Amino acid sequence: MYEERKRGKFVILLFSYYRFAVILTSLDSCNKCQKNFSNLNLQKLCPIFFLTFFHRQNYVYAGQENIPKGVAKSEAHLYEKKGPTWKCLDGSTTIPYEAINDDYCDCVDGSDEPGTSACPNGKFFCTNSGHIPSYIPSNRVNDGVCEPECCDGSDEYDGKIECPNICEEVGAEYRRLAEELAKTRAKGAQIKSEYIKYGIKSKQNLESDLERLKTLLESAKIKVAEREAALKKVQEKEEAESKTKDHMRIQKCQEKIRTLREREESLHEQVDTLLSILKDMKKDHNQNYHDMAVKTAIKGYDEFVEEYEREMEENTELDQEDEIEIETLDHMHIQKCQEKIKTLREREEKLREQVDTLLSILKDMKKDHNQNYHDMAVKTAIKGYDEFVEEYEREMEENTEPDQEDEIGYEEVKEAAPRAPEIDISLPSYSERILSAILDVYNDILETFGLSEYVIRKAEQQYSRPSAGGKSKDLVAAFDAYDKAEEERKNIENDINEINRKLEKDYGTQREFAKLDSECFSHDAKDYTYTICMFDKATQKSNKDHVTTHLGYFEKWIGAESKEDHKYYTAQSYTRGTRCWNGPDRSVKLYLECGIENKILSVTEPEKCEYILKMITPAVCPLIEKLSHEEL
Ligand code: MAN
Repeated sequence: MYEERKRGKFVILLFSYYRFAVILTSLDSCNKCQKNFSNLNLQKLCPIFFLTFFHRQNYVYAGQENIPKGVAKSEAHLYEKKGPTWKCLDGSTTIPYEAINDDYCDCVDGSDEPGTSACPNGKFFCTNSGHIPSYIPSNRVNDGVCEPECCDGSDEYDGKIECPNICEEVGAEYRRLAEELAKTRAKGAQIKSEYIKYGIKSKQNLESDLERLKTLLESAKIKVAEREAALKKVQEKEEAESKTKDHMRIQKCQEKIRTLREREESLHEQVDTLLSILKDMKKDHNQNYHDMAVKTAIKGYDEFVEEYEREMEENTELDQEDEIEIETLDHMHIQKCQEKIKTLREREEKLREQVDTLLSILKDMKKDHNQNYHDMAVKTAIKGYDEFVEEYEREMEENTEPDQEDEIGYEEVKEAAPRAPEIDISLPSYSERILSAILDVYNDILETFGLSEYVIRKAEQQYSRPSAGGKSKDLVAAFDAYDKAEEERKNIENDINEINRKLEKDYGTQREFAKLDSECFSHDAKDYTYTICMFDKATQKSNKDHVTTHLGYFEKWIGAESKEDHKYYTAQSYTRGTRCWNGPDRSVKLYLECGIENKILSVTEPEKCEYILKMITPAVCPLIEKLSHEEL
């Protein structure tokens, strides 16, 4: 029995050493806690935390008669003497009543030694009169250390050391700090109420804005549909007009081709007439006369025929591909028709040249032949020439206004377009006709198609009729009106999306954080200035070179796993910051404590590129009702 007690004492001694180490660690934590919350005045409450570690409000003051040492009055009935024996509170063992507080641990639950350090798991009650009563582990009793939880010094009663009763002072300081904290919380709660009001009001505003915008969106959609229909109408109208114009162009072109073909025919006939005059003369003239003019004419005729026959062959090839299919109206057909006119014009010109050549052969022969020979074939040829010229000049006069019927309704373009100079085609000299023919081709193209890019652009600039892309004023206006309506619709839709995004944001159970959305707070931490823009992003700016590093975008609330836990809205994470060299993306954890202002208190980087920001804000202060509820 004696041996067992000795072993028990040794265990208790070991446990005392352990407890002493725990106290030192606790004091160290307290220092850290003070540093972190230096602006809050909460640090002063740290000793109180330890003082009230075993605080139970229901206990009454100890020290009355018949109550064993270390037992609260509220538990006195458990130690009431009802006979010679007493049962451990866990019911495990029955011991003699005198064995209570006999400095030997008998009960497994340590309940037999509330006033000594004999049991490792007993509890000792400090009355702490003037402050708050508390329990300490009974193995700290008489261990030579004044327990801060026992401000009345009752834990050291064996006289080895003197522990003064400081409960009055400690109690007074505790009450002062508690009052200060209560004030902070009350003020914080008041500000938080304003935040809540703001959050609710802003939500109502957003919701009514949303309703208004939804109505506007409906009207905007109708407007877009109307303008789209109007645009389509203008497009269709212009398309029809353009088709009609194309029709006219093609018809004009066909007419032109027909005219040119007729002219070609008649020129062929003229050439043939002149050729037959010369041919007959060559065949029938009197070769004995040796008239030089006649010989020159025959030589010229021979050369001409050689060249003429060669050309005729080429033209036959051309004629084979002469037929133009103009059933459908498209740009290719118009272009093809245009090319045909050009070719026919060139051929006409060629034929005119040929007529001129033959005429000049005959003209020279007429002028220079020897009239004394009276060669009948020559005389017939000259007669034929004279009749031809008479007819030819009459025809040329008739053809002085050949292209007037070319008007096909492109007045505007034509007016703006540079025009070919007018010439007097009543003078059918050879060079004048060449020039006239060239100008005819030019005018044909301009008037028939009005297609020269330069001409069109010039006309656009001067008359501002078609806009870029060749659209008419009406079409441009219709497009503009449609674009405008569409832009309005998109803007409204963007506004709606923005509002929905804001409404979906988690601003706390009562939207108390709405007020802080996008508000930025900075903290100078010697090397860097840290800035957090709530619900947005966090940055780190070097105080040396002012380079700003992105620390992350707002991700989510992380105060607790579940939203039901009131701590949920006390911490936020900001992630996806600039990648750390050889490390992770930078990120921030923001911890929020109750305070009467919004302020970052500290920034630390416990792991490389992982930042911890501690901040006070009224948004997390408990509301008054909650406070009084908690205090009850
Ligand atoms: C910068 C800062 C520091 C960070 C290092 C990592 O200097 O962002 O906070 O620890 O980069 O290389």
